[in-house]
Amino acid sequence: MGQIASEALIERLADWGVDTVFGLPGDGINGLMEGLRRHQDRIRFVLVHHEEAAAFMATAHAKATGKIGVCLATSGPGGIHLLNGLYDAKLDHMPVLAITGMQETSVLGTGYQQEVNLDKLYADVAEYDQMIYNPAQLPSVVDNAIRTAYARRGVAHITVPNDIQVADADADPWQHVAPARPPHTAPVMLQAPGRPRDEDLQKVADLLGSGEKVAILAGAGARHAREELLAVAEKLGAPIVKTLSGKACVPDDSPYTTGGIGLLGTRPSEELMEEIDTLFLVGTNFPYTKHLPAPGKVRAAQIEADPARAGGRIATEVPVVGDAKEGLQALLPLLKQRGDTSFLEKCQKRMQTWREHMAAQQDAGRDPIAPQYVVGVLDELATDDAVLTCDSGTIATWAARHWQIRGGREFFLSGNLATMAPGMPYAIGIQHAFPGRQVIGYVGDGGFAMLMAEFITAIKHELPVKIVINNNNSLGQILWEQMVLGYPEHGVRYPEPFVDYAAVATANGAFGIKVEKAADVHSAIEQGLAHHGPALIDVNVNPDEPPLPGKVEYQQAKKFAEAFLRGQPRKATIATTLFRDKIEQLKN
Ligand SMILES: Cc1ncc(C[n+]2csc(CCOP(=O)(O)OP(=O)(O)O)c2C)c(N)n1
Ligand SMILES: [Mg+2]
Repeated sequence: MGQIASEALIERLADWGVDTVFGLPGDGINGLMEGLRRHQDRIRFVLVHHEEAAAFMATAHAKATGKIGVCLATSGPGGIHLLNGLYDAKLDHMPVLAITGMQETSVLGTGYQQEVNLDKLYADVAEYDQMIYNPAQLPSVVDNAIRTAYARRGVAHITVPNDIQVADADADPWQHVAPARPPHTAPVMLQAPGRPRDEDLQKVADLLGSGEKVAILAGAGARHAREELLAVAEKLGAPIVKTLSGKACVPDDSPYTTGGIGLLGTRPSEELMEEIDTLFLVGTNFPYTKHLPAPGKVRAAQIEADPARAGGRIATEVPVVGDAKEGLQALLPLLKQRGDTSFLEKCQKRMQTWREHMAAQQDAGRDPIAPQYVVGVLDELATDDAVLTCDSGTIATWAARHWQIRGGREFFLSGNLATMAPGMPYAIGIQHAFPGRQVIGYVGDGGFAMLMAEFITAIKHELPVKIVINNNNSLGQILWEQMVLGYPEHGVRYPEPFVDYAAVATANGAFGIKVEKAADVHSAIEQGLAHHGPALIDVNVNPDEPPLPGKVEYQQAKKFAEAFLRGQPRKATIATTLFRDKIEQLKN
């Protein structure tokens, strides 16, 4: 049996080190599936239940391993389903390759069944977007696609018509009329050097040295630079504020961090941003500029990998281009040791109060169950190198504040797209890459329900992922957003009773447990984490627990009160929660 063109594509993926493809077959990719079947010794195919999840898994693979993630979908609807996950990759700058099927070349443009111009559809999401018209384009197009995804940190897309997929791998059916020959390329790529210019670094050192109250804002681009961040913070006597995507940069119990920033950040970080005169941004493109110092208030320097993004959020005197780790390493010897550490100490004192306040919210004695308590227990029982994946919603606030980075722990969520539902597919994608590691998906009931069938994927692949559902029977985040606008909530709560998601697990042979009482949380999470296979812990939490900002502004409180006056339902229970939190706060 001769080689088919799909094999040239699949083998080339393997040459690039790809060992896993996430996807779902269809009549538009039977040839590609045959290519995968013939080379299953080199690449495993992970069969999912929804293509969107396959794209999330590929994105998570890239986030957790640094290597390109690959997903595969059939022509038309399959390719359309991938899109949300691909935008997640694009917005969080992750190298992902999407491979899709296309109608056979003889019927293109005739309105044949499922004819969707996926190359046109993907024009906005993809950095590289190419249809295969001739097997002679392979494998070079694969090389170009993967190199582009890495270099531009984004999505590459290759779509392959059905007839080309099964054509002879060495077919080149048409006469060559130009002085062209298909390029013979190699599956190699080296990133550009990441060390910024010395003269630029000297300017950064001078600027940071001249500040009185200096802080560092570190993001996902500094996740690999923990040691260097801490060393720079020590030299500058500067606290490190972390974006949510950059949560794993430095441990949460480090004396040098004031934790997160923004709506789900900490009060000490908010206060610090109002007081500093100098800001050093490292590996971050933090989009919520309202939470950065007001224009003209600080002098800023930055280390950023992409010149197009450097200086894009705040007026930056020295927007240095380079890799965070290499840049900080080269900067360190240029920095002078700061003698006066009073600003850092002030921040540390505030953090002590904040930590006590957070610990008080992890109240084991509350029924309905406090969501903060659930994450608190998870945090206590998880291993020191556990990976936590999370959905968008109130869960992101609870995880930001109560999941503590320590040891080799990691934290991943959809940072910039902030889509619902990636938590569980992320966990599955990461567990495939790290079979021995504890991988926990901490998700909302809304997000879980969207891609619920992927729990079955975890069962079928015998993946020991642990899924913890913060089940508030509502789209909690939006409920509070509506109230903060001054409007009573509308259309954000699901009718009671709470859904029993644990039954999905137990009915299909996995570990599942429904938790309704605070007294049962600890043992349920303990059992779930100890279980050798997939486990689902579905916890009914208090739906009237607001994720308050670290520092409630007068305007926010006023709008909240307006929503109450305009007829916000469940006023009494919400007020009880608010009041109780206040009491806990006052206790400290
Ligand atoms: C695909 C998608 N649809 C809608 C939204 C808007 N949205 C953001 S958070 C949220 C609520 C999520 O509900 P759930 O997963 O139950 O989490 P909770 O906020 O209740 O903790 C919604 C609807 C979104 N971000 N993504
Ligand atoms: Mg919810």
